[in-house]
Amino acid sequence: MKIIAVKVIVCSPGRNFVTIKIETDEGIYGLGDATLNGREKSVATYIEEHISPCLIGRNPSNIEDIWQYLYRGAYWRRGPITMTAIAAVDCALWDIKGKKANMPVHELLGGSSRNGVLVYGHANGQDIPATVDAVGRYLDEGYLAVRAQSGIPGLEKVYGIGRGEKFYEPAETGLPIETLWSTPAYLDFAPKLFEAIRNTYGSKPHLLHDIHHRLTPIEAARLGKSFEQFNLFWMEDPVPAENQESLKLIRQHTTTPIAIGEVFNSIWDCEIILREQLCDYIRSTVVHAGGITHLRRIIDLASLSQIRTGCHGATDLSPVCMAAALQIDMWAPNFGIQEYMVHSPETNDVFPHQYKFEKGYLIPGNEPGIGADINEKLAKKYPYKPASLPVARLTDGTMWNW
Ligand code: EZ4
Ligand code: CO
Repeated sequence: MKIIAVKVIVCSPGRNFVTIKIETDEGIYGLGDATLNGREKSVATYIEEHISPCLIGRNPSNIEDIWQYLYRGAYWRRGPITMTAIAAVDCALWDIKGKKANMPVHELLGGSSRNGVLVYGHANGQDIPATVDAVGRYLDEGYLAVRAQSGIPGLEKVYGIGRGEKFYEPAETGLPIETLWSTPAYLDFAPKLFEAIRNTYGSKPHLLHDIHHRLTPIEAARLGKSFEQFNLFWMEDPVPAENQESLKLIRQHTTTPIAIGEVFNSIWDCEIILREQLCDYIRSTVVHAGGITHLRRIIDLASLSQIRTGCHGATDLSPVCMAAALQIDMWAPNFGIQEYMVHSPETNDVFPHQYKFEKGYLIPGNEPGIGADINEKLAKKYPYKPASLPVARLTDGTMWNW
C-alpha cells in the first residue's frame, strides 16, 4: 500500500477545524484532526509545506517509522505546531490500518478494557444559581460527572462561561479579547460554588473544576484544601506547569485530585509529573500530544504511578480527535474519564461519527478505523474565519495566564 495524496482541509462549521486526509493507492483513506485553537493556519502550512511532500509514496502501514521520521527528521523537536502536525498524520495512519484490517483501532491497540467511556459534561452559568441549574440539566440527561464553572462577581468574561447553553467556546472572531482576573475574588468564591452544588444534588455526582492555569502553587494548595469537603473528582490545571516540580508543593498540602496536561505536547512535558506521581489524571490527548503512537507512551508511563487518563475533549478538538481519543480510552488499562463537550450541529454534520452518548458514557462503536469521517463538500460551505483565544490581565493591568 502506498500514500498517494495528503489533503489539508480547513473549515469553520461553527468554529475552525483543520483536518488531514491521507489517501492510498488501495482506495482506503485515513483522517486526523490537526486543529490548534487560534493557530490553525500554522499547522496547516506546516503539513502542506514540510510533511505532505515527504509522505507521498511511503507505505502507510509503517506508522512507527513515519512518526520517528517526522519527529527526529524535523531536527527542531516538540512544540505545539510540530506535535499537532505529527499527531494528525499518526491518527490518519492508524485510521488506515484499522480500515485495512477491518477492525476498530482499539482492537489493534490490544482490545477493549471496558464497555463504555465515562465522560463529563460542561455546566456553566453567570452566577451560582445559574450554574447549579446547569449542573442539574446534565444530571437529568444522565451524566454521571459534570464540570462546573461560574461567573465571579465583579469580573467580566470569566473563563468557562459560554454563550450557548451547552457549548463553551473561548475563541472569538478577530484579535484576542481582553479578560480580567482576580485571584483573591476567585479563591473566595470557588468553594461557595461547590458548596451550593453539593447542597443541591448530594454527594453522588462526580464534580470537576478547571482552574485554567491561574494560581501559584501555594494558592492552589489552599484552594485544594478548601475543596476537600466537597470531594471533587479533580481540580484541573491549578498552575501553569512549565515548572513540573511546582506541583510538589500542592501535593504536600491537599488530597484534592489534580488533573493536568491539556497543553502538553510530549512526554517530556510531564515526565517528572508522571514519574513522581504529582498528578492523578493526565489530560493530554491525541491531537496535541503527537497522536495515538505518542499518547500511548504517555499513558503507559502514567500507569507506573497509578495516574489515570482524563483526555482533553473541548469543542476545539474535532469529532475526528474525539473518535480517536475514544479508541485509546477503550483500550487504556488506566483510563479515568473523558472530557465531552457536545459539538454544534454544523460541526456534527461536517464530521459524521459513530460514537454516541448513553447514560453517562460514550460508546465508540465497532466501525473499522477510528470511526469518524468528513463531508468535504459540506466543509467547503464553511470557510475559515480568523479567530483568537482571549488574553487575561490582573485588575491592575498586569498580563496573566488566560
Ligand atoms: O481552554 O480547549 O478543559 N478544557 C479547557 C478548554 C481550553 C480550550 C483551549 O483551546 O481548558 O476550554
Ligand atoms: Co482545561
